Amino acid sequence: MAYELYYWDGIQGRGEFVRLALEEAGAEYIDIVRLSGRGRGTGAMLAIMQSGNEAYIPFAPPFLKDGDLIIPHVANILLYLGPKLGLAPDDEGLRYVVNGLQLTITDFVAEVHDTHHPIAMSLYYEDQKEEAKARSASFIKERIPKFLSYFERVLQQNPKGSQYIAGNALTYVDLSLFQIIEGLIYAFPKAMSRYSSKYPLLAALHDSVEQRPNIARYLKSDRRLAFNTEGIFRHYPELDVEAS
Ligand SMILES: N[C@@H](CCC(=O)N[C@@H](CS)C(=O)NCC(=O)O)C(=O)O
Repeated sequence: MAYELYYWDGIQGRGEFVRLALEEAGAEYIDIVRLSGRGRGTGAMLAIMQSGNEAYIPFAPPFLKDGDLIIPHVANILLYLGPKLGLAPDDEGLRYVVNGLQLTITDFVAEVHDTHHPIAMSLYYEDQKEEAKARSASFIKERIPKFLSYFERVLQQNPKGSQYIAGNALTYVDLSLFQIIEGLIYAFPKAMSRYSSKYPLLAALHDSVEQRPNIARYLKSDRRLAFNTEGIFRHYPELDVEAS
């Protein structure tokens, strides 16, 4: 039976980390909201989240439905899918290392979100522009370097070689790191302009993921939405400055 992915329509958002894994593996899945049309699909998603009868309803999308099982949270979905899709290490201990890396990505994504919504999710960006500017400045100066240096170091110190973040084969974390780099380049092109010389291993990982046949096909397809200013990664020129 095909996996069902539930996520907001019209944006890559957090759903994209799951899509990349499903696409790389060539898994059968239905992007429910997108394929059913905005009104109907979103209605079906909200019906699950607001159900008064269903046990273990998710708090927020993305969530994955596999038969009767509903799994929320990107890192949790990938922990579940990884072994089934051949995108997790065989070694049990290393699976938790990979999960830890993915949870670090979850933390980073929350910080990316806060660059344009530092005060409240319920307010428009336009209502928190000044705060967003201050938040983005520190994000560019301190947080991008801290997170990217960390991932660069993990790549460098991988005992199995620096081609992948963990072990000697591709995992879902490699795909997520590709998405992180893509998103940052879209949102902060000035800040990221010299990223490949600062983080050469991450840059090489990004390029190798981009060239994988299933990923390359997906990126060219209409299933891959363009980044826009409704998603997690948003490009507001006024928030982007050169990195020091
Ligand atoms: N930790 C969750 C975060 C989920 C999340 O924040 N989803 C957003 C969309 S990207 C949402 O709809 N949030 C609603 C809310 O927090 O009220 C994950 O990684 O999946």
